[in-house]
Amino acid sequence: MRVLVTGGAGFIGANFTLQTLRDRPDAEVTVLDALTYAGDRSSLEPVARRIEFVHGSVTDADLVDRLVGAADVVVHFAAESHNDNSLDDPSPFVQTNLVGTFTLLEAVRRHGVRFHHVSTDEVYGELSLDDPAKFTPETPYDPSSPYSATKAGSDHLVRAWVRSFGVRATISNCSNNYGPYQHVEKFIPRQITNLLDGVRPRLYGAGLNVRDWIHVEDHNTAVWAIIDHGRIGETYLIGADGERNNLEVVRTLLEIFGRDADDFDHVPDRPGHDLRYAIDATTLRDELGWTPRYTDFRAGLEATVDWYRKNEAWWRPAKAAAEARYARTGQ
Ligand code: NAD
Ligand code: TDX
Repeated sequence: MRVLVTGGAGFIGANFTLQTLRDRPDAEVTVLDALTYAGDRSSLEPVARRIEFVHGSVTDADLVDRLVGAADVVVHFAAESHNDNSLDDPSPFVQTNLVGTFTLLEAVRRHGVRFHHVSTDEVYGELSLDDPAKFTPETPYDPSSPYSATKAGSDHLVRAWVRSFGVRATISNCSNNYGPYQHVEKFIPRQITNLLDGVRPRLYGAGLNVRDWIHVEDHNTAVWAIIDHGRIGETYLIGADGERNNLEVVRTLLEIFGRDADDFDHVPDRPGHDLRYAIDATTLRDELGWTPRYTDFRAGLEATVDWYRKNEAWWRPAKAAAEARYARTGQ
């Protein structure tokens, strides 16, 4: 199977590529990545000789047409992915997340190629803290940030291309990922690398916002289950019942590092900060028989801390720039 992975030098796409080469001997992988600040070719170094790497943008229609024409399936991870950046400058989010997805859809339409669109639970907006309800495929779209609005728009484009043009596509909306190769701007790697540097973790607001954590490998096994057995036109929610508030996550990290439970700082909150995300993944589990492997969050975090400890050469070059961006908002 010839697999075109967009955004394969980013966090989830790189893990997807490494896992695919490990687990699927029949797969030939081409990665298309623009190598923005969030893309790092060295994440693909372990498989560099076994893949084709193309440096380019999903908004480049000619390039996309050529690559899609040579693929059996496109797995679309490429995106601007960070909420805080989207508050600072939404414009690349509109370009990559909306125009890029449109460009890919037109190409898969022309070539009749199977398409899987990787999206987020943030398209559904926020849940309240005192209600056990979770997101389901029936939850109305209600995105809060420029990031989640562009991801919501890209989901709608995919749905319309399925219905209007018969494109063979599936969509997945996943909860918050953690694991190796995640950019140091994101919550968990930011705090881990702060702690490695002897800097106190930084919690937005009171730290009571809840995220539903899933290990990146579990996200990717779910993506493959959908590509292999998912129904065309269907949306699958991916989550592993990992709800924790941010304060709990920071406290667990402090414990892993043998630091005092109150050894962190509160910093200004994110404007429009969604309170809680939580996924009901019943369809994925019942229909496709998927189950997560990383069910012990603390053990998954310990392994992630270990990875960042051993791979300082990977994250160090991005750390100062990420912190300089946060310094501008006092976060
Ligand atoms: P990331 O920011 O780590 O990686 C994004 C990658 O896309 C980078 O390699 C970047 O260079 C590349 N890219 C950006 N613009 C591009 C363009 N115009 N053309 C080609 N490549 C481009 O993001 P991530 O966390 O790995 O997220 C991957 C996907 O998964 C995104 O679509 C995101 O919305 C979705 N998602 C992420 C999470 C999460 O917790 N991180 C959860 C659910 C869904
Ligand atoms: O320093 C921090 N302190 C803090 O308290 C940072 C960077 C974040 N936070 C909070 C904000 C969120 O409540 O931690 C939580 C997680 O923050 P992020 O890592 O920025 O993730 P989030 O905004 O929840 O979005 C993530 O999950 C859904 C990904 O970045 C998205 O790409 C994905 O769609």
